[in-house]
Amino acid sequence: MAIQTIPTQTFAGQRPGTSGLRKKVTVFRQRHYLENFVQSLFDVLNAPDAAGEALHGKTLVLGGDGRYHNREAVQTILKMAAANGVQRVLLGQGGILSTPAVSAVIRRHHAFGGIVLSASHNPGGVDGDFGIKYNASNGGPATETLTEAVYARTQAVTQLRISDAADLAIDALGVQQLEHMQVEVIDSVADYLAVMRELFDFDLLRGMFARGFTMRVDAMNAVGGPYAKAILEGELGAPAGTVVNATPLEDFGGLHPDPNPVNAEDLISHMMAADAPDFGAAMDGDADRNMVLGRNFVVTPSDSLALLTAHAKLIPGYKAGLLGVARSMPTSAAVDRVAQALGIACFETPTGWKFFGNLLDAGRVTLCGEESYGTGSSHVREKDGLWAILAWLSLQGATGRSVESLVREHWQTYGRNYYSRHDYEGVAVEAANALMADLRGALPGLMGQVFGSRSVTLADDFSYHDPIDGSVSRAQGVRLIFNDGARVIFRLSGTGTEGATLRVYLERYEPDPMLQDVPVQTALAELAGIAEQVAGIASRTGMNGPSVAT
Ligand code: VG1
Ligand code: CO
Repeated sequence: MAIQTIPTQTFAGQRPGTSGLRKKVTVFRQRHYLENFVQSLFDVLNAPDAAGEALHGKTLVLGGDGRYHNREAVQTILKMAAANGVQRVLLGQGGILSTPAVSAVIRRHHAFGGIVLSASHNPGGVDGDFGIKYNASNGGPATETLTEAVYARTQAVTQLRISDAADLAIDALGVQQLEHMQVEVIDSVADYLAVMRELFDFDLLRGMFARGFTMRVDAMNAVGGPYAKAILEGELGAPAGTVVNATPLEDFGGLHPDPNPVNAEDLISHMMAADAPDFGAAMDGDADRNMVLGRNFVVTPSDSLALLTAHAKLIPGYKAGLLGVARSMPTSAAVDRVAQALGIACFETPTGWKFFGNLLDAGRVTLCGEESYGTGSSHVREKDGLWAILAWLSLQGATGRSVESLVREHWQTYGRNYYSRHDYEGVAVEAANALMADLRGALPGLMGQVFGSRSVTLADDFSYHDPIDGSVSRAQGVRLIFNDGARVIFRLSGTGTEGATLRVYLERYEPDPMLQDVPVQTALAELAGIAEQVAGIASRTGMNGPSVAT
């Protein structure tokens, strides 16, 4: 075997979005497309600024969610890593590692960083999406500074370095040699399980199942299956069959592994049935998202973050209390009220987990969450689906109460933040960009405007000033905030691969317990009307309503 230097040509559009580079499988399978991105990443990591260390001679973690093209990409990246001076790769068995598991492995093994192969909640299969993302030594998604540097390099790269060695056997545990690099195939679950054991009272959870607690976890044929099975059924004694769709499939069995009440309809119907289990949950393609449900009751992600914050001390890993909390800007302000009551800081960041990293590293926050079914803590630097499921299981075990009664009690204490996200998918890119540009232009005139019983007290385009490194991220979403605290937010998705997706986030606060049981879309209808009036969504998109409302 020998290291080859191969000439290449650049590709347009290799700029990572909200969470890595995501494209259609057909795009990724173009000759040298993946290679160019990986070479650009290695070039940047091997030429750090004066303060930084180089990847050369260090350990890299590698794994993905098992979707179509995962195994092929693993082989390519191994051969390129060997040719670019990596000393050791820790590879998940069969090329499998969930996103939170990559984060856990990087941290526990003090690796230089890791590569996650996933397009996360995007559909998989031959006609689906593929993705690649780099995580740094803290276990978290690369900062915008780094991803921009990689993007710049993709536009300049002229040659690839790759070993011509034969494919490695990636299904059996053990150490192999590839050029001067060691490849260690590791158990995909072990490190992650060790982290969960440190945080949760496994005896308490075991006792729940022993006493007949019932649960249904839908892994949606994605990477969360092996983790949920090993922990819930293996460690905690939940009956076999508690985790369904538990084998990762290359096309997710045709399911769309983006857990929300629309895509996880089978789980919803089980949870709404007369013989529903006590607790239900689902995860996304790479197992960093979670949806939690009680019997006949769906928990919104924003409420989930608020409740976990309020009850964190019931969980051993958080019994000393929380340093602070953070939520993405479009996430509802439900957690803000809890933070205020607890006397802890609450940070508001742009969409995307990468913005939580600095706050977590600096010890400013312990819990983080996003409205998009993402919740997590300082135990890793990614959102973590199974962690959230275990946390909710723990709340039920420690209080002896149902999901529904916990949430209703929360609303009584803190008030309810009615919340919904309306997605308009497959919009023509020009139309979506024009809608956003016109909204931005209209902002000054919107200040103070009256809509029905409300008036606009803030109309802006959200900018984030990172309190730790001083970096500024602009144009993160157009916000209309009203005098009663209600909010209407507009932004374009940064993870889609077809046309543009407009996301409209609606929120209003209801303190009166007598008025907390209105259907969500009814409770938010007036705000949806304002969004339409201000942005002209129907005429610009040609759509009379959202593709998905969650
Ligand atoms: C979406 C969500 C965002 C999340 C991101 C990655 O981004 O809104 O909250 O962090 O997906 O999640 P966007 O730009 O499409 O709105 V995952 O589980 O797909 O890595
Ligand atoms: Co995900």
